[in-house]
Amino acid sequence: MHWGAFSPEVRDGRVVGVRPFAKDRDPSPILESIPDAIYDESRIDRPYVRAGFLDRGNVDAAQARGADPFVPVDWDTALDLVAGEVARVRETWGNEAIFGGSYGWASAGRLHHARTLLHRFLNGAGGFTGQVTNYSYAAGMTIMPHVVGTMQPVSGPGTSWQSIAESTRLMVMFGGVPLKNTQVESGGAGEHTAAQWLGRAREAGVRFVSISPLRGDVAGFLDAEWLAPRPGSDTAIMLGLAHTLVEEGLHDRAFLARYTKGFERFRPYLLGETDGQPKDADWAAQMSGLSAEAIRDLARRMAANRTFITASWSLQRADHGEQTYWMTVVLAALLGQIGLPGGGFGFGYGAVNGMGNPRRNAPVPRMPAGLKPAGIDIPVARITDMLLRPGETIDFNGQRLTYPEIRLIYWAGGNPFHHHQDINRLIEAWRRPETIVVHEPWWTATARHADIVLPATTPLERNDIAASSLDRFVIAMHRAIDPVGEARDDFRIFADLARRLGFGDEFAEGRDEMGWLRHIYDVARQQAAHYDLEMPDFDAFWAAGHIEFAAPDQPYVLFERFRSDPQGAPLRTASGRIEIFSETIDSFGYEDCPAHPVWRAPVEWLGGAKARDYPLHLISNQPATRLHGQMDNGRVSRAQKIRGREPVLIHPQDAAARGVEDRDIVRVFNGRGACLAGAIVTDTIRPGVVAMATGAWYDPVEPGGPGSLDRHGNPNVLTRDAGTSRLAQGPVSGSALVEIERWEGKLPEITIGRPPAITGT
Ligand SMILES: Nc1nc2c(c(=O)[nH]1)N[C@H]1C(S)=C(S)[C@@H](COP(=O)(O)OP(=O)(O)OC[C@H]3O[C@@H](n4cnc5c(=O)[nH]c(N)nc54)[C@H](O)[C@@H]3O)O[C@H]1N2
Ligand SMILES: Nc1nc2c(c(=O)[nH]1)N[C@H]1C(S)=C(S)[C@@H](COP(=O)(O)OP(=O)(O)OC[C@H]3O[C@@H](n4cnc5c(=O)[nH]c(N)nc54)[C@H](O)[C@@H]3O)O[C@H]1N2
Ligand SMILES: [Mo]
Repeated sequence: MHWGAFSPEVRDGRVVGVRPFAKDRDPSPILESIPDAIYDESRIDRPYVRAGFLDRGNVDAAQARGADPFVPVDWDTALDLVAGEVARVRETWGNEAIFGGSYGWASAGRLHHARTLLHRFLNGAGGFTGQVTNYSYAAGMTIMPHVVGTMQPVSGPGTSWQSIAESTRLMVMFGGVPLKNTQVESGGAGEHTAAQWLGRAREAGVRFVSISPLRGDVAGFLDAEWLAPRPGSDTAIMLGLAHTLVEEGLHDRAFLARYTKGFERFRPYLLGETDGQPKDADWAAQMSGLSAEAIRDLARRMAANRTFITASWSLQRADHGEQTYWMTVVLAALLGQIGLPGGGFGFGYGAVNGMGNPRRNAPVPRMPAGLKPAGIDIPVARITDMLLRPGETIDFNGQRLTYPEIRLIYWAGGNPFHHHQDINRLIEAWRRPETIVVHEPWWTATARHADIVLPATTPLERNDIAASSLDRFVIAMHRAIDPVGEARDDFRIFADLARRLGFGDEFAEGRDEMGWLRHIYDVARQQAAHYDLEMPDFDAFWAAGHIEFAAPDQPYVLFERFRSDPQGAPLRTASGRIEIFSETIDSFGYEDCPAHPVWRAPVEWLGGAKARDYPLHLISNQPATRLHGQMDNGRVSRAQKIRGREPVLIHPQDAAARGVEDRDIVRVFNGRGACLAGAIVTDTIRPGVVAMATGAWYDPVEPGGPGSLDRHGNPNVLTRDAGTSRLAQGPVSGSALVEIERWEGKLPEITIGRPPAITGT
């Protein structure tokens, strides 16, 4: 699983418990939820079709999505229906009218990765409209290639923990390094190492500064200093730090001259010569709510020590998120330690287990999705916008895209009713297409808003291989139980559909499940030779249950080669150097992402006018007790709810002002939506800020409209649906204001844990 390897305990054909992988010294408690989820009432037992869809054909009645009951059908009926719809839409409207972006984490197995399989299927069917970038770090991965020629500082591998423990003296962490997130690694983690490495760094004398509105974003055992700024003000703090360095002559001029380009174009902005506003520590203090002295003092300490700067992925999931990452690089460049052991910068430490995890380059077995013959790709988080505004254009990283008109949505392995911002706007958009097909193991809100629902197996019901490009282990996932109900593997579903549409051989290439596992393993094994690694043959791997690549002996330092030989190993930027000023970005002419890093106030934040109406800044961070919406139906997630509702952290001052007491049920609301939550009154959060993790399954009293109430606590009824800027068009879930009041009414029952209404055939 994405949250770690384990062996199931099976009794009489049922999973009754899990034993964490023996080599994992710090396994994730989320594993304990697995047996609950497999047999949960919310498992989809067989294929279903929405009643209105069956009755009235596929042109009208889309309004009833999410409200209509479902009709059970047999597999052949369901598969004929889906194949017929794909064929009809492709013939009538063209492949571009099929939306198969299907963003989502699905499960850790690389063969039964639902999204990859869907892409393989739709590629075979002639193409589709897809999604590029991701919800995790769209802004970061788009801006970094302009600045340092690669997105590696965002996606990894970054400077290893080994290098940090050995050489860093001061670690400055914007957004902290929350261990709750290091439970997870996309594709799975053989061993959880982040906590261990932080402990070693602490023992080695590294000092930690966590800059985050939440104290809990850093482990208590680090004795970190805690600076709690206003959310969304990090770019301003970094500018204030940079200003102090330059003002006091602490910046590394030799480094700037040799390794960077455009400092002289940025400097006048920093000093206020272009706009009359020096970005000094006093200004940064006003923006952030930190003290100017704290900012100056930190800048001096950063210059005096080997300093490693990290920024969490969350920081760029916000208005102008590109600027925060660009400014992180510029700040590190001013210190002149990029490419030195334990120095420089990196992103996503504390986002996933693998960031900083020492690992040799090694191949990862993967299912090939094939080539896409037709159809465009939209930036991932513009989905609602695309559905609502067909034919209109948007800017994206120097391109202009025209939104296609979508007639059919096909989703497998993701949950947009979990991950997308402003669910009420999504619901409006979701009513536009003629047909929506979803594969899911569980009755998530996405499954409930579909027309045709196909039940998918979970990992213990099939054979697979788990592997991640940031982890040292490759894990054999042995089938442990029979499929629950009539669930089928996504692979089998797509193979059957491809056969119906006349390309069954191209899809399956004559291989079954074990044939494919052997094949993708063998391809990886051949690649291993290029990395000077050896992998045992498939049968030996499958019998042993895992392989482990030895950890490297040398610490890894990002940009070490560039540092030692900037001419011989230039960056892949336009200038070959770190770009403090980018001619390329300048040429795009985007006011919201100009040629060097700038401060642009978020549309919603505590420093702006909108805070008069909604005076609390909502942080909707990743949940400690589940993976997004996955395992929300397990015991670990359930145990932390308050009368079944998602907790919301609120400062005692803010609670008192609203007559809210600890564990009260509250209504969290703004102009976009409202949900219920359970208050946790705590001084571990900055006043004016409230925090509610993502992942409580959306459970509306009635779906759609800002007046609609989600009973369960999904923060995406409150978040904003906008792009970070015209450069990346990334999601901005981090920039949202809300108000909170005590819930005085009768507590509505939560219904999302049970299947939806089902009628007879
Ligand atoms: N407000 C707010 N919103 C956010 C974020 C935030 O910080 N704040 N974070 C964003 C980020 S970074 C991300 S990555 C997204 C995550 O969003 P998602 O990845 O969409 O969330 P998951 O709940 O992991 O959805 C995966 C779905 O796949 C299903 N699934 C699992 N295994 C299988 C399988 O074998 N077959 C099929 N067919 N389905 C399967 C699961 O049941 C689950 O419903 O959320 C984003 N949304
Ligand atoms: N247990 C668990 N782990 C996960 C996931 C999960 O669902 N569950 N999801 C995984 C995924 S898909 C991803 S992309 C990563 C995401 O990794 P991140 O994006 O780093 O995770 P978050 O928890 O959203 O944010 C980390 C912290 O940033 C702080 N923060 C938020 N806004 C601001 C701000 O404006 N300024 C400052 N200084 N700090 C701020 C918040 O207090 C928050 O707790 O996590 C991964 N790990
Ligand atoms: Mo993510």
